[in-house]
Formats: sequence, C-alpha cells, structure tokens
Amino acid sequence: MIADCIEMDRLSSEIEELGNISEYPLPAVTRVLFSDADLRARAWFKERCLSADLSLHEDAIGNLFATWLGQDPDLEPVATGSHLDAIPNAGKYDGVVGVLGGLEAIRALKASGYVPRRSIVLIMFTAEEPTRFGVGCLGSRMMSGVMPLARAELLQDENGLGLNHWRGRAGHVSEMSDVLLDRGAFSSFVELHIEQGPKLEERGIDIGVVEKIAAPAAFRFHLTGAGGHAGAVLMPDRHDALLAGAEIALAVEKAAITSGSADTVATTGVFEVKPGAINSIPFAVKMEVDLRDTDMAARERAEKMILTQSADICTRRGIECSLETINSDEPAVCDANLVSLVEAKSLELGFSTQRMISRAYHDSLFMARLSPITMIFIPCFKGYSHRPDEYSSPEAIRKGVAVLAETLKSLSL
Ligand code: HGY
Ligand code: MN
Ligand code: MN
Ligand code: MN
Repeated sequence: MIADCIEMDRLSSEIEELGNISEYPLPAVTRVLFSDADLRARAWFKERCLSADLSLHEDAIGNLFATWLGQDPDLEPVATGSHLDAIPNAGKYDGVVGVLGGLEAIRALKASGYVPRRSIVLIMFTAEEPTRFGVGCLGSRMMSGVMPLARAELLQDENGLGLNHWRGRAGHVSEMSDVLLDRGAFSSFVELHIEQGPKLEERGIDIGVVEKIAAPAAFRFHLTGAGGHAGAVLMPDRHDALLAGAEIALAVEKAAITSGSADTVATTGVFEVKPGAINSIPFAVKMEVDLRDTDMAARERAEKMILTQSADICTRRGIECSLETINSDEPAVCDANLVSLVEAKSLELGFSTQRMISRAYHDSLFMARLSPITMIFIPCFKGYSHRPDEYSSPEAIRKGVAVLAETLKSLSL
C-alpha cells in the first residue's frame, strides 16, 4: 500500500525544521516574499526536492516546479503544490502541508515502486500571501494570466520597491514573459491544505473535499482630512481622517452581515494612521479591506454598500477619499470528476469525507484557469490559521498525504 510508504517522522521533522526558518521568534512563523527567511526556505526546499530526485525549474518570479518525469513526458503533467511564504505572526502549516505533503506523497509513490505515465509536478508558488505587494497569489495569478505582466511590473512594496527589484535580488533574472502558462499546461491540479476553519475537526471528519473556492476582492482607501492641533481645534471644526476610517470599517462589517449570504466575510486588515501623535488630529489614513464570498451577487451587494457608505461618510466629514480596487476575483468551481475521485480514494482508505467550500483563497483559485482542480482539506486545531498556534496532527497530515498520493497515482496512470 502506498500509505505504508509514507514516512511521517521524516515529514513531521521537515515541518518543524521549516517552521524554524522565520523572521519572527518561534512559535510564530513569518516568511514574506523574497525576504531572507523566504530565500532560506526556498533553498532548503530545493535541497529536499533534489534529494528526492526531482528535476527543478524556476520561472522569472520564483515559482518553483519540481518534476518527477513520467514514462510519457509529452503528456500534460499532473500537478500538485501550494506555498511556503507566510504572513507576519503566522503558523507552521498553512501552505506547508501542501508543499511538503506533496513531496511526501511523491516520495511514497516512488517508494511503493509506482512509475507514472504522466509526469507529476510539485509546484511551490511565489507569494500566495499578499504581504509584500498587497495582492495574494501573485505567482499563480501571473501563471494563469489573471495578472497581466504590465500590471505586475507596476507593483510596489511599502518602500516603493517593485517586483523586478525583489526578483532580481533573489536571482530570478529571466524574462517575465516566461511566467505565463497556456490553458492545458497541466492535466489536473490538486492542492492539499489545512482547512483554516473548524468544521472538519468539530465533526471528526478526516478529509474535506473542496467544491468551490471563495474569491476575494480587496480595496485600498486613502483618506485625507485637515489634521491640526488636538487642543486648539474645536470638535465642530474637525475633519478627522481616523474617525472617517473607523466609520468606514464599521460599514464594511455591516455590509458583510447584511449581504443576504452567511458566507460573505469582510475584514479591514490594514489601518495606518498619520501622523500618529497623541496631540495631533489624524490627517491621513490608509486602510485595506478584504471582502469575500463564493456567491458573486452577494459579494457585489456588499461591495456596492461599502462604496456608497464610504462616500457618504467622507462627504459628511469633509474628508477626501481615494479608493483603489486591488483585486476583484471570480470564485472557482472545482472539477466534479476530481471531487469524486478524491472522495472515492478517501473512502477506499477508510477515511470519512465531507464536501465543502474553501473560505480562504488558494493558488488553486487561479490554477482553475489552467486546468481542472480540486483541493484536499485536513482538519486543523479549532480551525486556527494565520496564528502561531495553527496546528494539524501528524495523523491528520498522514491521511491527507495518503489521499493525495492515491489521487496523483490515479491521475498519472
Ligand atoms: O487569505 C487567504 O485566504 C490566504 O490564506 N492567503
Ligand atoms: Mn494563508
Ligand atoms: Mn495557504
Ligand atoms: Mn491560501
């Protein structure tokens, strides 16, 4: 049995080892795109792939493709993968389970003596997290053409440094046009990931089979008020950017709650105030809003409400408001045959399964534009994620890896 060839001790120690490559003191993990920690993690992972006799290719922005060549290498390969970058103060499992678990699935298939007809490619995507440039899934977004090259060239981090600066510093100097892949570049893509929600653990379910992936829309507000002396300016004469931003943040929450869909979620995750002195009325706010739903109509209703309310708030308070849409993506529907295949493999292995939607976005959201996709979810502790106490047990991970290995075998026969 392939499952008997999974070496959980090795995989668990690799997850621990990778967890130690971080910009934050442990147990928090941070690996922002092309930071020193990210570069160390990438080098470490490439070593692991080479030890598993996989051939490596990196594209112009550092998407890494580790390939197990099949007997018929001209056929479109089967792909799996996820990300190793991590937002500030994150955990050890988000993305990592799909990358190291994918590597373990391939090693177990090799150890079982299986020889694939189609090549199997393990992808480590660049910048699934939005931290560096404010946009998530940069690697898969560019691979699938959702992010045109011209737009990617304009991206800048908070210090005004662009993608060319950072990719060059990481040694990726080939033509950026090599990132874009054609539809059909892969025969299918299956991503293993922690659920990042509490459902599987609460219900004691081993495997979540993802049918739909919620799509994010993200907005950046720049609010400009009058500022002034905290003692001298009377209340009726103020144009306080922070209070306008606070009202907008509450309007964001209300828009999600009243959208008519329980799956609409909205978060004001970035809120920067200037000048940041106790005796100075805030004259400027930068705020970023993340809005999601699998139901586009509900998401659009919430978006409309946010935009209308924020304009009213700023007019009433005499605040200048400039609004930028960072991204506004379509949800992804997973391929019904792949969903049934993952379900069947799970049941053959004696694991319980549940079909579900993904509230987090993933690289699968954009890989869906290149090939049929689905995702395999495993339970995580209380659904916690993007926090240092994120956790999935070795047994939960082993089950996910076993299902992934069997699925990759079926798809590469
Ligand atoms: O935000 C997300 O859904 C993903 O974890 N980057
Ligand atoms: Mn994440
Ligand atoms: Mn993730
Ligand atoms: Mn994700």
